[in-house]
Amino acid sequence: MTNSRAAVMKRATRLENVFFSTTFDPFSFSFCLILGRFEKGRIYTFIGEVVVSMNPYKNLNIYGRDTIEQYKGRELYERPPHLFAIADAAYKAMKRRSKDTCIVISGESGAGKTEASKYIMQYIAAITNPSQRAEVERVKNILLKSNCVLEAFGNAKTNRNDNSSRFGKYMDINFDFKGDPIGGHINNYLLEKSRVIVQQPGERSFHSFYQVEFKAVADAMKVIGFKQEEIQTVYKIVAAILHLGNLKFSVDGDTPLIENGKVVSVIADLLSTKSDMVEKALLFRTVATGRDVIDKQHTEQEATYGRDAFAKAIYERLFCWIVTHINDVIEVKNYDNTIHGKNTVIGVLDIYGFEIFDNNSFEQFCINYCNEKLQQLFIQLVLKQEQEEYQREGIPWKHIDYFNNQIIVDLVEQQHKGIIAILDDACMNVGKVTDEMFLEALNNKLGKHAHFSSRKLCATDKILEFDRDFRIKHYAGDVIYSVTGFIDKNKDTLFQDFKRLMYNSSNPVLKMMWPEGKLSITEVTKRPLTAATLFKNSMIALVDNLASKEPYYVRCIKPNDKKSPQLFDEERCRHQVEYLGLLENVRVRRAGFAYRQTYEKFLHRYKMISEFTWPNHDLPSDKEAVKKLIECCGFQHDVAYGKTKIFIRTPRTLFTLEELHAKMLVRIVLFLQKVWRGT
Ligand code: AOV
Ligand code: MG
Repeated sequence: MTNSRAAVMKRATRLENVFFSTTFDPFSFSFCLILGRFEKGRIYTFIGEVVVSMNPYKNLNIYGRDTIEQYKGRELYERPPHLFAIADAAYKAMKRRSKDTCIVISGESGAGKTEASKYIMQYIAAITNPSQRAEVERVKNILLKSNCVLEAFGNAKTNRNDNSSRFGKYMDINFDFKGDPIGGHINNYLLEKSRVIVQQPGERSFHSFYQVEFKAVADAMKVIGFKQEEIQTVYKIVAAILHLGNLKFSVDGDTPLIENGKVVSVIADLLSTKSDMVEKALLFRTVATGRDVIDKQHTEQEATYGRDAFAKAIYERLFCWIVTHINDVIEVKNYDNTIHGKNTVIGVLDIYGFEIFDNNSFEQFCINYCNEKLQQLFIQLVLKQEQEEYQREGIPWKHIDYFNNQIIVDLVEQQHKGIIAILDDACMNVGKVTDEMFLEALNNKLGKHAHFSSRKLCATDKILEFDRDFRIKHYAGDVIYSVTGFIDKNKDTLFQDFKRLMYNSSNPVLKMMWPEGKLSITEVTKRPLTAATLFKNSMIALVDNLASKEPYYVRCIKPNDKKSPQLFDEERCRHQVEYLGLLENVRVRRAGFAYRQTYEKFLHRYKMISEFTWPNHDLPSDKEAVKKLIECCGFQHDVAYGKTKIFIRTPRTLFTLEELHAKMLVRIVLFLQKVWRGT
């Protein structure tokens, strides 16, 4: 064996060790694999192109420059499993094959998704722009700094995670033809704005409310390009929300009054508007009755609702404005760097993880639905399509069963029949609509659904304690939701008066955030889409977008519920391994093939290896030619022939083919040189 061949074989063996090591035995997978590796501080494991990550809950020295160098430009299995290997694979596919790729990070709340997304971005930043172009450096810097700002305004301490993402984030990074980042775009999904008003015991509001002197965030905002007056406006809005929380109403007869009028003037100052206008927006709403426009006095309940809706809305607007601002400064502008105005993209998805709290409401319903959608995508791309391809190609294949959560996705989103449709129907009703009416409609329409139950439907069920509870059997576990607040949160009504109040602010930044405040009451006719429908539409668009890209997966696991670096809670881990579909994932990978290619493309690359196929073959078909080539190399035991594609089981075979290909190239070049020189 030549030295180079020895090196290739060593590399291939190392690769196989990772890919097909005994630790991948699906039956002992959950503990032998994860526990064994976890205890040695090896928190990552591969299953094909999926990296499984176990939250270490302590800082590990595995993300430094030296580690980055080890993974840079390497093939996926050449190095021990790591996030960087997946990041590099996605980057290489994007750069070499001009493929748009995406990295989907999933796992329950606190499993390590956000940390993983940051390491992935750091890796991409570290391996790009070797020539230190200033514009690329600027973009990289903003992409990295944006995390700090978005976390300050969009993350909060929950009982599951001290730094829990309360919004979903999908970030596209655009690359030019050199493979350097030249821009990006962030999509944010449904911020849990109710947190501004209420938090569960032991939880906090968004970090930003505790950081008003916080230098790191202000510095990051400056780097991103926020002007001083914009940063000031941001903090004025945060302060105004805090003061709104202090506003108290009392009643004089039926009429609500503001108890602490001084607070109103503080709020008015902060929002650059007038006290009497703030007071009026809090106590009255303008309504159009026929041709007349009148000011209708709120009840105390309406005034309180209005105040809270206003606080939530200005915070949400602020958050969206921050995202828009970041997008503006990283938008791809310099199309000279791209080929014909085109560029390639790596998308990174870091979304709120599946969560179960003591009290689960509309927000958890949306978050858990989002996780169902992502699980469905994983099933489609990793478990279903792979097996369907074997069937389509006529490869002998014993079907590997898995739980398909499409039934739960349908339960939530199906047109006319799903929970969102039923909720929207309830919200459309004229007159007073209550949460109980919505629950009644759910009971009537979903009473027989295997994944839905409620107290009324199973009165004997002790877990469903309250009349207002309903339960969804999610892929990741049963969640009991309280129906309280569903109607209000779905309608998400904000009285027009507040919009006009903000539009008429003398602070231009604030005014810009509220363009629809320009409309007078008689001009506002259209009923806006409900919060759940908007979220559903954004989830469908997100999944379509992800499905159009070449996906790489990071599946995060949480070792325990105590945030402890020492504890490996077997039961919790087993459960996550099960519901994430990892066992099925391993089974499909083990029984499957590492590589597949159409006969035509395979031949195009490797035909020079065999005299029967080089320069052209005279066999009846490309398939026959590939068979001949494979037999010449002695690999017939490691392949299967499909209708249109060849399937190769182990990566070792592919490496050897690559080596033979490289050798032949050298021989051809030497031969051509000889011919050229005439020797
Ligand atoms: P999440 O994004 O998956 O939860 P995070 O990424 O915020 O979870 O991780 C939770 C905490 O676990 C972090 O704040 C760290 O303390 C720790 N952690 C996670 N990954 C690592 C790592 N690789 N090394 C060291 N510590 C880590 V949520 O946003 O709640 O779904 O909605
Ligand atoms: Mg997170």
